[in-house]
Amino acid sequence: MIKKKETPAPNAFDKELFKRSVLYNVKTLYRKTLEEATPQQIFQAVGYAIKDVVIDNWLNTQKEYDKQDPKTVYYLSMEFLMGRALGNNIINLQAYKPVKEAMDELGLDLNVIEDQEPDPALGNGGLGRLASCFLDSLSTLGYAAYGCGIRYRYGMFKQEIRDGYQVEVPDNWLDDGNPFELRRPEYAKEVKFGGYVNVRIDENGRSNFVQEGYQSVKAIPYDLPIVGYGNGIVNTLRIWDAEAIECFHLDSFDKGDYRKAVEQENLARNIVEVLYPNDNHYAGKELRLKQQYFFISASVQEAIAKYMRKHDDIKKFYEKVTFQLNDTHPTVAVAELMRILMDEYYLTWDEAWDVTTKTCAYTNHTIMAEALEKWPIELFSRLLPRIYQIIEEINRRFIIKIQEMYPGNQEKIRKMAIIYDGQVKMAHLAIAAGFSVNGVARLHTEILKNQELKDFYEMMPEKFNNKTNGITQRRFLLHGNPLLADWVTAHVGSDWITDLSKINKLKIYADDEKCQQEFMNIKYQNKVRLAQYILEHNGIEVDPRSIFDVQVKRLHEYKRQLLNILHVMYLYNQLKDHPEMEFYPRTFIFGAKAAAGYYNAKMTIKLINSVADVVNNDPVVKGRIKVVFIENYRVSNAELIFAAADVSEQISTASKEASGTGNMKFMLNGALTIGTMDGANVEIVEEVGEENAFIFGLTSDEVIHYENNGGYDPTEIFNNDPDVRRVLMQLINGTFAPNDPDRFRTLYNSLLNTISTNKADMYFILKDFKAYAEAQKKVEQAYRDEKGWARSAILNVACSGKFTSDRTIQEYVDEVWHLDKVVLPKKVADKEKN
Ligand code: OX2
Repeated sequence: MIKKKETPAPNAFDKELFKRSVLYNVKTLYRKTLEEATPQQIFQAVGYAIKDVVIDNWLNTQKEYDKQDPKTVYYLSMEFLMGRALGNNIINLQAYKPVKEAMDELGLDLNVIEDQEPDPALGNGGLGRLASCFLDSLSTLGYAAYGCGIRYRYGMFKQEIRDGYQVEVPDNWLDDGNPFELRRPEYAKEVKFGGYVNVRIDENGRSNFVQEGYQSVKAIPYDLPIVGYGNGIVNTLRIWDAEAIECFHLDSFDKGDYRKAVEQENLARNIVEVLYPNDNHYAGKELRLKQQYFFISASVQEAIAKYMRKHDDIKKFYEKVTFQLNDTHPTVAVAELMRILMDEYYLTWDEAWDVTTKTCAYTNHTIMAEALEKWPIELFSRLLPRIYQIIEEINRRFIIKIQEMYPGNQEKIRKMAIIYDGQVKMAHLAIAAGFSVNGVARLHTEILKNQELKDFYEMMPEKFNNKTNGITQRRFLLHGNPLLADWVTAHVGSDWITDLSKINKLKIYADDEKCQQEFMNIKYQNKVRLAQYILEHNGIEVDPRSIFDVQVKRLHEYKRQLLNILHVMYLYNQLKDHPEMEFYPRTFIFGAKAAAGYYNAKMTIKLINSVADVVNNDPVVKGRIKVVFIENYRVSNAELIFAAADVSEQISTASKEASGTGNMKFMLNGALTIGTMDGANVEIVEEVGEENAFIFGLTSDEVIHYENNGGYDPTEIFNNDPDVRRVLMQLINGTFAPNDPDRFRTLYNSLLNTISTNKADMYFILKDFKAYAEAQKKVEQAYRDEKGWARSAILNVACSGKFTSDRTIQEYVDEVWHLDKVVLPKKVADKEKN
């Protein structure tokens, strides 16, 4: 059959030009030849060459936006966990093959070059990674969007494991420069802090609120391109850096402003210095509030300025702009928008409120009480005096509304007021001012409506909606698992790359023995790749034929890494008691960063490593259990890990994990879930069927019921279950800490605290232990049936279609943002040709 000749795409990738560009960059950037350049220099040269290709599309997209004037979403987020850009950009330019060839021809290895890129870690975990997946989907689907965030000088710390303990090392990700970023000083904005509010009569006789005696910093934007997959669209992630407004020159000495000049310098230096390394936890630090207002004020100012360059009626701002608040962290946007509309555009309160409440929408990501942002009035009003005034007025009016609905009901006011008990409650502000409030998985949204935000839901049910999270298959399958990606494409075509529902066509191959073998073979090769990585980075040898059982995510008590490692201890005890028992070899792989000040989390890391030391070296075990803690878990090694996993550990205490997104990445890569009915696990099981997963443990209703009734008493389990008792005693008898038997006593106490029962085992680890052990037993049995396992794994891949961030974004667009789809003219011409 004669193959139809393909007409080259409009921006077909020119390999020869690209090679010349790389060589030219090495020369002009470093005055070197390719042979002389270091790997880092080669990465930079390749990065700049790719940026060159991207820039044309970027310019073109922005020009087209100017013409078509589509509605734009501003995704406001303290965190964007982008991961490496080089490979992803090449993938989305659909240029991976030619670039790889070009590198080969230059005697370079693209994998090695990609590995030189620091992993931009401007986020903690799921919340930040979700923001990055959303940007990828927005560009790929052709919607106008900005990500707005902070250009932290230091991102998430690098984790080193020394003597089994986590040590935090600063992550100087900008050390060698970032070839993809563009500094845009022409869009700099001033952001003011402190001082006091005065009423002044301006030249037109209007009385005006003005902030005086303040300190300020200059916000400078840096733009990063967000390349859509194969559609020529490039959106922008705009991250703000801070600079001093005025360097302190002699003038200041003379005016006696020396101190202020130094303070402003310090403010600028400190404000973007470092990402707070807390996941799902609010620390209440003044600098954090400064960071929030800093990037929000700059972003809102710029969004308004951009709008006013094309339009003249600020009252219709919401027709062209939506602000999506990624959790409560950016919620000062509500008051900042009100401030600018009233103080700078002279709208009345009601006019400004109308615009604001049609512009802002809020996503809730957690019900964990310790994550709720509540700022002391003293701090808030001192740092942001005008913003505080505005929030006070929003609160006053909101309380009137509550009273109208619930006359005489003080309880409602106590529970719902924005300012109460000396605190500003950011979630309440976001709900009162937002036109949309969404949770991130069906169960989570139901819990918001029926428990955590019940009063708000009853008062404003129309605002509440669910948007189940998703992930981008471009990074987590196409880039991260090329073998499986090619195999999927060979069976169902390549449409899945931009329409993941198409992956469902794989279903018919689940029972095909040849396909099962091919699938297991790919999984095996990915396990070999990960084993290699583990050997290089951890010095531990693992057997790729063993079951790879993986829990990678932030370390948090509610995620229950402790349950996992206690179960490993239990298995170890069984092998010790019955060395000849049947036991399918298993490698338990962990990866997790703990917040620097989170003691129990850090001790859990130490425990995992201590158990590893004992178990991995005990001759009785004969290598049948291996425990590996992968150092410095981050986006780049995550891609390798998901591709190699057999078992996906999603074992949070039911009701606590709002959604989870790692669960989806594992599923997409054909791992089977062992998990609780929590977050998006519920929907995963709904898609793939319970028979293709291992579900165990308390339901969220049961957990919530215990919680509402003072907890439960774990001592009963301790007293009656000898296996559990033995494992717990090993926490305090030196089995895993011979030199310091008390080392893990706090972990023991967290499970058994006999002083106050309602603080004992708050995460129901002992309560769920037996059920977990039984589910793990089933995992082992299932894995012994190789065909059955392969079938389930293929079905997991085939049923993962729902969990693409493309679907999530389309739902936000249809139900919340109402954006216009942008089509580039060249693509229109292409379509007409066909
Ligand atoms: C996380 C949630 O813990 C996780 O369940 C969810 O999948 C992710 O956000 C994305 O929605 N900080 N991190 C989260 O919530 C907060 C707050």
